[in-house]
Amino acid sequence: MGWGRTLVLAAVLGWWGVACGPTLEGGAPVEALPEDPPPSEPPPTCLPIPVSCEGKRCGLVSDGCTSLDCGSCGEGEQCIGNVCTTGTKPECVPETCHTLMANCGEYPDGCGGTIQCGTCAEGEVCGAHLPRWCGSCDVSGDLGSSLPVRLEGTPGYRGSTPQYGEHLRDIYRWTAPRTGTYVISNAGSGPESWVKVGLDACASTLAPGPTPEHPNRYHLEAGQSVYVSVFGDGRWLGHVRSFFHLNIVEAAASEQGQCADRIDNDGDGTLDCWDAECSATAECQVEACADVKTGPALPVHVQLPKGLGYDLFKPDCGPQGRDERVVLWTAPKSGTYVFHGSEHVYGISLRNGCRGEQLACDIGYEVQGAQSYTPVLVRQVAAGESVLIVLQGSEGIDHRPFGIPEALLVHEWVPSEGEGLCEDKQDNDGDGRVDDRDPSCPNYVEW
Ligand SMILES: [Ca+2]
Ligand SMILES: [Ca+2]
Ligand SMILES: [Ca+2]
Ligand SMILES: [Ca+2]
Repeated sequence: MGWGRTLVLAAVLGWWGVACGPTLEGGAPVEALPEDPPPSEPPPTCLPIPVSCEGKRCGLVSDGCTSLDCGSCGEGEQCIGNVCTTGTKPECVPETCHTLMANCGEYPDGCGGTIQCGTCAEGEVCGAHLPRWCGSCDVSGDLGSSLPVRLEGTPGYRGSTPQYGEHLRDIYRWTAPRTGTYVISNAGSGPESWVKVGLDACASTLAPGPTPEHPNRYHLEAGQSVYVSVFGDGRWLGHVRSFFHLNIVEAAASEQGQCADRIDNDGDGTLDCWDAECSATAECQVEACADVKTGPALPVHVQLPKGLGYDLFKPDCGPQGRDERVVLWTAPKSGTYVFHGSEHVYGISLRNGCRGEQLACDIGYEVQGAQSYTPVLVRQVAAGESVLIVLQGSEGIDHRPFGIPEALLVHEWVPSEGEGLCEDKQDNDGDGRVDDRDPSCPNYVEW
């Protein structure tokens, strides 16, 4: 399918979605805090953004709070735009607060001067959400001392209408019930999702514990509170809205034996079959990563689970970062089979195991119109062979950020839908056109 269609549909679907906010497993809403108790220490007035001198030869680089000196130029050279140049000095155009998209902080203007973009109101911090922009570190919800925490959702928009590329942040407080080592992780979350665990709401002081080997482990005292910031990217027209899974558990020594719970139990940054301690186990051949197991059924018309999926397989056709539903199916006999979803399918791919190779992949949109196309795969499968079918949702009318396909269909391939197979909701010939959208059907409707 063409990208033009993708973008048109993304524009259409983009307006249907709404951020739906987080839920704890079991559907209980997170308790909102009517008032955040006063922090024990005054909040920082500025949060630096990560900067370095990499790719820069000279001049100052600002992290939004202070400036980093990247050196000076040789005799007869000028530093312009962090590059040393000789000869005629080109006209230098200084940066402005507008070009930097800043409403707070002090920055080099790129031409040797500095610009002052203002200070934040009381209670606000420069860089709380967006770099160089005033914001407040309000706590979104209190998770108490519950264990385990399994929270999923989309980070909330702050302030104005969401815009393309807007950064989002939710802040959750959680209190350690006893002294110990805990895993706080967003493993399996969607694209552009990341967490920061701090001892204050702005996370200006990071919680202790993480190492390169165990980046999700934290050592906490009984009664100690941490503030987990869940960041995301609120791209509005794009179809890659962030979603997250936040887990807090007591750290295990190993992932072994816990390969199917969608939790990074040992805090090493990988979960389940994606952790080396699980990947070679028999469970991770196909069983551990399937949401639904159909057995040797034919035809298959299986409803898929609701809620947010995980972004683990990352099929390699089209943009990555969709929530996924995974079905394990075993062919009852050798044959040529058609695989497709219903409703708002974005992509479908086949795999021969949780960590196995991708066998085939297709993307598309369920668009009403002349180019109506349902992503579909046609493949020969031997009797007794098991395949994992990964379906990816698109933003749809169920108002989830990544509306899921309702069902997966697997059936035997025939050369043409023709008469008699045009009302069964199956793409019998595997051409991406279902029933009255297939030109081979007498009830074909040209939209
Ligand atoms: Ca792990
Ligand atoms: Ca696990
Ligand atoms: Ca049909
Ligand atoms: Ca067809």
